[in-house]
Amino acid sequence: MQGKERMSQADVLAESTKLIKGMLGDDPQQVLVQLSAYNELMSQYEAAISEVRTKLEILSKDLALRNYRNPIETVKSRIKRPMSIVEKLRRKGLDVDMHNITEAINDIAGIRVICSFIDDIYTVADLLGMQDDVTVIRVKDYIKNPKPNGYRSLHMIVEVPVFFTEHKQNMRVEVQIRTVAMDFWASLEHQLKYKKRVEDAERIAWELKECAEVIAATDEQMLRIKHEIDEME
Ligand code: 0O2
Repeated sequence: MQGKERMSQADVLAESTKLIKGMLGDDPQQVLVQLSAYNELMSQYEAAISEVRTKLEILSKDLALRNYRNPIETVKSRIKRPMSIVEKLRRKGLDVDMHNITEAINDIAGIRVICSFIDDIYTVADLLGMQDDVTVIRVKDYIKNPKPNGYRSLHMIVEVPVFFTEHKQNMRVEVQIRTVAMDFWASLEHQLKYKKRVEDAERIAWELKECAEVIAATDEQMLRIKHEIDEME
């Protein structure tokens, strides 16, 4: 999700046209029809992002009011880039078509919630998941079970109903919830993925893994200190 928010509308249109041409060849009529279907689908995912962002903003304000502190530092969102969609479908060995885009990819709409402390992550996840119109499809807890490279974050795939002019559609959104420190780490580590020179990659990956452990220990320590401060007169 990192750094993709900066893509211009023109870049997105160029990438989507390339994706649709790859699906259909060069027949301009077909390309236009599919491009408009693709754009409509993406605007539906934008609407789903707005729904979930609004829920998070309401939760954030309410929690701040009750706890005298805002557990949510930042909320970022993005629509997955067309080329990332293609790469993911290819990785899964699936054809690039509209059906697979909607059925096989859960993170076309992505929201990232940055919290101050580890327990805030689970509070936000629980409060979002228990809402009547939110269906939790899947949770991956990379905090309790970090990835081998050190990646930590709580991932939730949720489904929310979105009301359009003529129909209601249940839309999936991936919500990644992590601390400021976990986010700082993931942003730097993500950059490594796009580097072509591999000579130093192993050493850097090892150093990053070490940093991930330090960051996890610091997150734990900060939480413990916060609890001690909360209990003071
Ligand atoms: P993007 O758009 O660049 O963020 P799934 O099909 O959902 O079962 P997936 O997508 O691998 O399989 O699920 P997972 O593990 O929940 O990871 C999805 C997203 O989490 C990634 O999106 C990243 O944003 C983030 N992520 C997962 N692992 C790592 C990691 O090791 N390092 C960093 N920095 N981020 C990670 P994408 O697909 O990379 O695309």
